[in-house]
Amino acid sequence: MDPDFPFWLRASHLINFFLIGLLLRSGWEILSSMPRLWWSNDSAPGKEWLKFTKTELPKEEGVYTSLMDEKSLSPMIALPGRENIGLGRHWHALASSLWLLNGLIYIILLFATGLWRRIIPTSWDVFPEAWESLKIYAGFGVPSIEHFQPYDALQMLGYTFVIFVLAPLMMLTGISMSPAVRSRFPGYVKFWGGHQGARSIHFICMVLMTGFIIMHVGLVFLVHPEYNLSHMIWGATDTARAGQAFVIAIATIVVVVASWIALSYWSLSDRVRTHKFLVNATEPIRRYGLNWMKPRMSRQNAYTEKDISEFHWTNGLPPTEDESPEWLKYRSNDWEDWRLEVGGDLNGEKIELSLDDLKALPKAEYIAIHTCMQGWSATSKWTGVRLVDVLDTLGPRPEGARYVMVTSHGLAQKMYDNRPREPFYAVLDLEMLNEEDTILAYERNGNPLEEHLGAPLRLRVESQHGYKMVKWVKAVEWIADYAEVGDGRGGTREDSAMQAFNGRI
Ligand SMILES: Nc1nc2c(c(=O)[nH]1)N[C@H]1C(S)=C(S)[C@@H](COP(=O)(O)O)O[C@H]1N2
Ligand SMILES: [Mo]
Repeated sequence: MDPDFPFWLRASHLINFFLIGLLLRSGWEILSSMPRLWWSNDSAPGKEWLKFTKTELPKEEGVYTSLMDEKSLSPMIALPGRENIGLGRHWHALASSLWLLNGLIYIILLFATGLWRRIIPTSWDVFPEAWESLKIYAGFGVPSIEHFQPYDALQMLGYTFVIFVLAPLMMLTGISMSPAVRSRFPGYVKFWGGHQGARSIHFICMVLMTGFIIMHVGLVFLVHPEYNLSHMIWGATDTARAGQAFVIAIATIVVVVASWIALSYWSLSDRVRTHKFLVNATEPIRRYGLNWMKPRMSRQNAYTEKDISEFHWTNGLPPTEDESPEWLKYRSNDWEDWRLEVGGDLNGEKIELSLDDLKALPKAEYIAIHTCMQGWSATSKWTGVRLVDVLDTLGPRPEGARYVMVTSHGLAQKMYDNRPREPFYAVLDLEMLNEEDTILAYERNGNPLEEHLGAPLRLRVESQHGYKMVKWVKAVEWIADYAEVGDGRGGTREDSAMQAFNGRI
């Protein structure tokens, strides 16, 4: 009897093929922003187990930034290519949720229709049979068509592994790289060997998945193609029309590949528009998937002094004489004259707090993993004062104040449209402000904050990646709406098409 390849099966394969292309290509974009892989959580120079760059990392901290480590990939290869990790991450998030949806529908229908029996082995005989097939393939032979009903044992094992092991593993390691997940379920991230373990496993799964796709598509064309192609296109064995099926299959592949590349060029043609489109499209993922996760204080037990990293990456070098003479002046007498400006237009008046004033406020301290969305991580003990306590020194929250803006003496590392670099800033909403460990830190690992890490004061928001954590803080102020500041998207990195406001992916 003819095997049955219902429409849903063929459609879900086509959608899967399209989405996996988006996932691989945007994944490569993300990897190219830091083309190194580690198993150790300090991402220390020299400890990489794999790298795709010839650049040797300096062992000294604070001389080399992760931005300098970015590699540019062609839009032919990556989505979107040309050092656009922000857009790449958004594409990755969008494609992975659509992929999950498509996969769930596929699995439900697989079980509902009983077709699962064709691909999930139910007898141990599958192993010796697969071995026989493997021997034939290894000799560049082709098992006879009788082996296929419609799949042979090797295919059954391959499909089962991909659907029930590889794909879930990719999803599970993928989400564990979100700061929202880490701050809420630290033990879960530890389970994967920390941030770098999850990142490395995710990469290895990607390689296996790519290998599977190449084999799978290749074998369709090499092993009894007249059956496979007519199954794919007509849904049934119809070897008489195999030639037509071949043409349609090739044409479809060409169209899909062209659409992958077209999406890259479309993304790059107007990055701000693309960013807005992707931020809107991924909003449900943030709202329902991640933003309900709040850091838990119980997390504190997850990391101890012995987890503290030897090495800490830097993104953004300290202000120079041209950029901020005042910061250098404050530094020259050990921050004696440095003041944090607290207040702003909504308050009418500003107050100024010295480091000693800040240290007199209730102390907040915790050990946590710090990640940059480019991929590095480091664990440190951070000591400071809750941002909300600092704002409380001004009195009650002013009428209409819905956000807090934190500005810096330092500049943004780079502006997306290559205009002159502007002072770095980030905006927090009330929820983020009120998280227990949203702090202004003045110490790290028990010592005054290092210059390259933001001396004398930096922001730390546990539920976010590093880009939100303004270094060399100058002022904190209440604002009514972030639409009124910068480009109106809630921070320098958001303005640079790097992130959505409150992006926790
Ligand atoms: N003023 C300022 N703050 C900044 C940046 C910057 O360029 N300028 N980079 C941000 C980014 S992208 C990251 S990942 C973290 C890095 O923190 P670290 O350099 O202390 O490791 O700082 C954030 N704060
Ligand atoms: Mo970053």
